[in-house]
Amino acid sequence: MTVADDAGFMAGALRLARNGFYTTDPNPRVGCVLVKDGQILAEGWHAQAGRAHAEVDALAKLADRTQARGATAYVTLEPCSHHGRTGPCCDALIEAGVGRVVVAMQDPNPLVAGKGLRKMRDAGIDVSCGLLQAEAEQLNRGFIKRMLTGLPFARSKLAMSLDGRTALANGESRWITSEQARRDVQNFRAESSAIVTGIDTVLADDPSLNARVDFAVKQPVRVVLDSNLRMPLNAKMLQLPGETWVITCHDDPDKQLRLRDAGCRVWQVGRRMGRVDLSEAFKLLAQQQINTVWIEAGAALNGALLDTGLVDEWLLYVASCALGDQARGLFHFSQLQSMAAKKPFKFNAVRQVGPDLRLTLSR
Ligand code: AOF
Ligand code: ZN
Repeated sequence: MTVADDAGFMAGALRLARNGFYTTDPNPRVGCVLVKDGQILAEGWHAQAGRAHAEVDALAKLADRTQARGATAYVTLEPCSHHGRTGPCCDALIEAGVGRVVVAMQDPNPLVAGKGLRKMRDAGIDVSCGLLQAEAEQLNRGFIKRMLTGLPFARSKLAMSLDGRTALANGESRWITSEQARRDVQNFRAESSAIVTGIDTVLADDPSLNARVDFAVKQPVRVVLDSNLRMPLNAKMLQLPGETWVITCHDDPDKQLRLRDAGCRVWQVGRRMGRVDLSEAFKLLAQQQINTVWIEAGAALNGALLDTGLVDEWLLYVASCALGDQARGLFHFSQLQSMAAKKPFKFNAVRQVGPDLRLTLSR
């Protein structure tokens, strides 16, 4: 087997992992290809938490289990070594008699973290790790960040006119960007574990905050950051299927109870500068197995998030229209006294979406 063959089969395993892109949450997306004598014997992937892991899925698809003897398994994530919702994949590969295992990246889950690789090596399997690692990491940015840091991978979506405005002075903001840009947003919602917004957006727009796409998804949890518990009991999102969580710092047991009766989960975290402590809120989300957060909020929450370091990526849709300098801007923060205080971003990518542009930035 040449190095190019190995890379080709691993690329295939990465493609298989993408079959679970919208459904494995909170588990990682994983793919597996079983190969013998240069021929693919079986392909597997992880579809949903609680269901078979990629390796077990591939082994189950073999016409005959003995085919696995001496085969090579290409796996996009280190085979697990723990008893979770399913049994350890490294044991399944050892028992099947696989001769060689090529892995793209180590599992950052502390329950695994190298133990799967070691167990297979100890069993005499030829194990290597690191092939197409960057591509494998890209597939599971949220899972990896949560496992390594205890925080979710967070993206904030912003939409603005050419002159940097997000809404008219009267608050009207529907719609600045095109239908194509808004469809693009639905795909990002669909791949996220949670959609986060601020209470001001709920009060102004009564949004649904679900992923409206024509393929199967695990619907994200809706999260409202609501410092003073102003969440209306008749908010539209509470009538929709799926979960709504309210994160507050307001210790009002009666209102919390009424919200719970209306179907919300209510979490209380600390207060910081009069509002929900954002860092505590994000830690809480990670503890609740939220890998990726998609923020769709107004200038107040985005302004508050700017300097926290909690947002990994800013996705900025730019429409080719002007709204004038009476309209509202992207970020609210106190007036800067000098250019030295300006808040720098880095441009990472730019792409046209229909008639609009989508900029990807980080700080
Ligand atoms: C693998 N192959 O396809 C996946 C793995 O609760 P469980 O049993 O589903 O275990 C989830 C953990 O297993 C997850 O946090 C990650 O460490 C690993 N995921 N491992 O060998 C797979 N999805
Ligand atoms: Zn596993």
